[in-house]
Amino acid sequence: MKPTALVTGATAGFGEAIALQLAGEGYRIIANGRRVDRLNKLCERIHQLGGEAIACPFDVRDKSEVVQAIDGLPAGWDTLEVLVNNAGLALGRAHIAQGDPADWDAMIDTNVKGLLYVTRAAIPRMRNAMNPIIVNLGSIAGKEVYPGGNVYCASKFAVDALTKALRAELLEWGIRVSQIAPGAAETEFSQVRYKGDAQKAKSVYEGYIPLSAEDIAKTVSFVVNVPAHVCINDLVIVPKAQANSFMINRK
Ligand code: NDP
Ligand code: 8X3
Repeated sequence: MKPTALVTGATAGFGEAIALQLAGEGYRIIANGRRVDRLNKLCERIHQLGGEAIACPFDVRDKSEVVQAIDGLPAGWDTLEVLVNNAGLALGRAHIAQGDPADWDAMIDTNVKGLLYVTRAAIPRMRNAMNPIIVNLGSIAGKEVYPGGNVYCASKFAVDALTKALRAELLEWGIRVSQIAPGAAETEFSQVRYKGDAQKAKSVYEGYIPLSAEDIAKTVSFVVNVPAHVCINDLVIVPKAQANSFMINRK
C-alpha cells in the first residue's frame, strides 16, 4: 500500500503545493481545508496526474469536527505516514494596544489549538505506520518577534515549543517530528493578513524575490524523504534577500 499524507490547509499556498508535490512522489493525499470547492479541484487535479487523493474538509479550530473527520477516515485511508500541520494564518499588524481580540482568538485557535486538535486525533492513526512523520509549519516569526507581529509570533513560538514537546513525547513510538520555519513567501498569506487589501498584500513582496509555495513543498519533501533513521528537527528557510524578520534587501 502506498503511504498516506494528511495535509491541513491544502486549499491554497503551501498546503496545496505540498499536496501536489507529495502526490507526485506517490503519496496518497488526504487534503484538508474549509473551502470544499477548492479541495475538490485539488483532488481532481491529483487524479488527472495519476495520483490518489480525497477531500477531508474541516475547520481545525472545531474540536469535534476534527475528531469526527479523522476518526471517520474511510477504510484504506486510516493509517497516516505523514501529517503536515500547515493550516494557519496571521490577521493584522496592529500593536497589542490597538489589536483586535477577535484576530488574536482566530490566530491562537487556528495556529496553536488547531494544530493540537489535529495532531491528537492523528497520532493513533500514525502508530502503526511504516515510518511516520509529523511536519509542523512554524515561521521565522516563531524565532524572533517584530512590532505588530505579537500574537502571530506568539502562536508560532508555540508551534516551535509544541514541535519539541511532541518530538520528546512521540520518541518511543518512532514518530519523527520536524518543523519548517519559513520567512517571506508569496501565497494568499498577506491577503488574509491584510483582510483583502490587495495593494498592501502585494507590497510585502516588492523589490525582492520571495519564497514560493513550491520552494516550501520541496522542503517538506526533503524533510519527509530523508532516510528512516534521520530526523530534521528544525529547518529555517528564507529568501536570499531576507536576513531576518527586520531586514529585507529591496531593490
Ligand atoms: P495561505 O493563506 O495561502 O493558506 C492558508 C491555508 O490554511 C489555506 O488552505 C486555508 O484554507 C487554511 N486554513 C486557514 N484556517 C483554517 C482552518 N480554521 N481550518 C482549516 N484550514 C484552515 O497561507 P500560506 O500557505 O502562506 O500559510 C501556510 C502556513 O505557513 C501557515 O501556518 C502560515 O502561518 C505559515 N507560514 C507562512 C509564511 C508566508 O510568508 N506565507 C511564512 C512562514 C510560515 P481554508 O481557508 O480553505 O480553510
Ligand atoms: C510569516 C512570515 O515574517 O510575515 O510567517 O511573520 S512573517
